[in-house]
Parts: sequence; structure tokens; C-alpha cells
Amino acid sequence: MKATAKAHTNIALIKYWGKRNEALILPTNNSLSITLDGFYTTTSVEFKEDLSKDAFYLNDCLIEGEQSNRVIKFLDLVRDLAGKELFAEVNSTNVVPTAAGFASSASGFAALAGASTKALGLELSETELSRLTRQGSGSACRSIFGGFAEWQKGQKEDGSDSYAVPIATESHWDIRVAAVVLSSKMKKVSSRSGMRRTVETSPFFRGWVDSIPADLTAIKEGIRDKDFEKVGQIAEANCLKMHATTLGANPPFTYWLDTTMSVMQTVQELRAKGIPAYFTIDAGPNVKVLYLPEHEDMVQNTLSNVPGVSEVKLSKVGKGITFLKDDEFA
Ligand code: 2P0
Repeated sequence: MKATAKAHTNIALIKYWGKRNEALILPTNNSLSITLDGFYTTTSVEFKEDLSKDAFYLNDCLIEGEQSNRVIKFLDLVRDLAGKELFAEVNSTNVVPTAAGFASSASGFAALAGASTKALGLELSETELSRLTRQGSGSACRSIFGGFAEWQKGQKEDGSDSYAVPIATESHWDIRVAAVVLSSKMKKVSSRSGMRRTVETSPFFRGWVDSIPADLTAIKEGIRDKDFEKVGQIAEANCLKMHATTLGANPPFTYWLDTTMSVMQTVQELRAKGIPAYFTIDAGPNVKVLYLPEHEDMVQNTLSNVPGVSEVKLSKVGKGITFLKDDEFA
């Protein structure tokens, strides 16, 4: 009873920021992301009769504590769904440089969901898989799909209508993302606690939620029409609005460092020179920059030269979840 799945991480252009139900991981707003070819997790799950508990290995290290508990909690959901009571050995390999500021939880839970359900013989549609994956980590439900995906927040209390849907495939549009890794780090407010504090205390949260439908309509038009300026402008503004909510929280917080702002200004200077490039930032200090293939060298060189930047990693638009044979595990 073994299966292996590979899922890519994603970067949100319209951010998921705020939950309406913490236990079921139901969001207050729809979000929309690009699945990224360069960063992924491969996970193999084997359910065995002779195990007395679950074991989770990440990059060959046995993981215990909070990270492992989240995996076990997710396996419990899958066991309930399949009506089976077997424990599992989970082996994950992350090709998501944690230092690049990508939440490995997105590719991690998508791959875990795919491999664990397949290993127990569940035949789920992509929609069903996305809905289940959401309960491991919200943003992970978008990584079931390649290209551009939208997570519909849904209306129902039980979460049955909250899952991602594909907007455009990876072959629709060749746009690129540069992950700009900063050399300095700071104590992180996790996205879970950051969004909770924002929902509970920030007077700007209502404005954030109210602004989402117009952003979504416009960005979907931009993706359909391959209008890079339109998509970039909306994504950059949406990111700034999300981060503005954290400044209104009590106590206030920000994910930005001084170098974060230097990179943001550099991107705006690139635009002033006629190079279309736009930034977006998640719950951390690193910056992701959207650009077109013909400007790759210019964007990479310019960003690499910003003082305080340690690395710039480039990615294309990636595929949705895939299942691997045992000998393909990588
Ligand atoms: C996103 N982020 O849309 C947003 C933008 C961070 C900023 O999804 O609590 O790890 O597991 O549902 O998915 C990060 O939050 O949080 C995130 P949980 P998750 O990508």
C-alpha cells in the first residue's frame, strides 16, 4: 500500500489572508496563484500492518513535534475517508529551498494528500483532492493544479465548496518568477498566527476583504488576455494591501526588512527604465518578482546586485500534481 506523488509550490497573486474557520481551514477570501516549476516536494507514503505509529521523514531526517503532528493529523483524515486504521511511513524530499521563503507546506501537503489517498486506494477527482488538501494547509489546495489556479472560499459551514479550480494551464502563458532570497533573517510571525491576529484586531481587515472581488475579476481578465502589465499591477497592489493589514493589527507587525524595501524599489526602478517587472511578498521578508522571459538576464542581474540579496532563483510556470512509480522517486 504505497504511492508516491510530486507537487509544486505556488505563489499567490491574489493572497489568501484570513480564515473564517480555523479547524477546517476555510478562508475569508478567494485567492489565485501560479504553480511554480522550480520548487517542489516528492512524497512517498506506505501504510504497513507492522507499524505501531506514523513516522515522517523529511529529506531523510525523522521529524517530530509540531511539523510531524500536522502530518499525522492529515493522515487521520485520509484514514477516516478510506475506513482504514493502518499507520504509515512518510518520506518527503523538498526541492523547495526553505531559505527562498516559499512555504514548503503548499507543495508538501499537496504531495502528501496525493500519495496517501492513492496508497489507500482512494480514487479522488482533482476537486476532491484539492478540498482534502486544503485541510492540511490552505495554500496547498491550489498546488493540485498546474498553471493558474483559484481557491474558491466557498459559503458552506462544512467546507464542501471550498477548493481550488484551474484558471489556465501551464502552457497558456510563459511568465517567470524570480525568488529573491535575502541574507538577513528575522524572527518569523507564522502565517497562521499572523493572519489570526490580523483577522481579530486589524481595522484594515474589512477593507482587504472588500477589495478582493474586483481584484479577482480584473486579474482573471489579465491572465486570459496575457496582459502582463495588468496582471503585475494587480498582483503588486494586492500584496501591498495584504501587508498593510498587518500594520493595523494589535500588536502591529510587518514581515518586511529594509532589504525587502530595497528590492521593491529596485523593481519599481526597473519599470521606470521600461522593463515590466512586478513584486509580490508572502508571510516573510523575501520578495518574488514577476517578469517576462525576454527580460530574464536583466532582471536576474539587477536583483542580484541589490545589497543584502544572497540569491536569486528563477522559475517557470509549473505542472499540477503527478504520481510517480517507485523508481522515479526524486
Ligand atoms: C498565500 N500565504 O495565499 C498566502 C499569502 C501567506 C501569504 O497561504 O494556516 O501556510 O496552513 O492555511 O497556507 C500561507 O499560509 O496557512 C499563505 P495555513 P498557509 O499563499
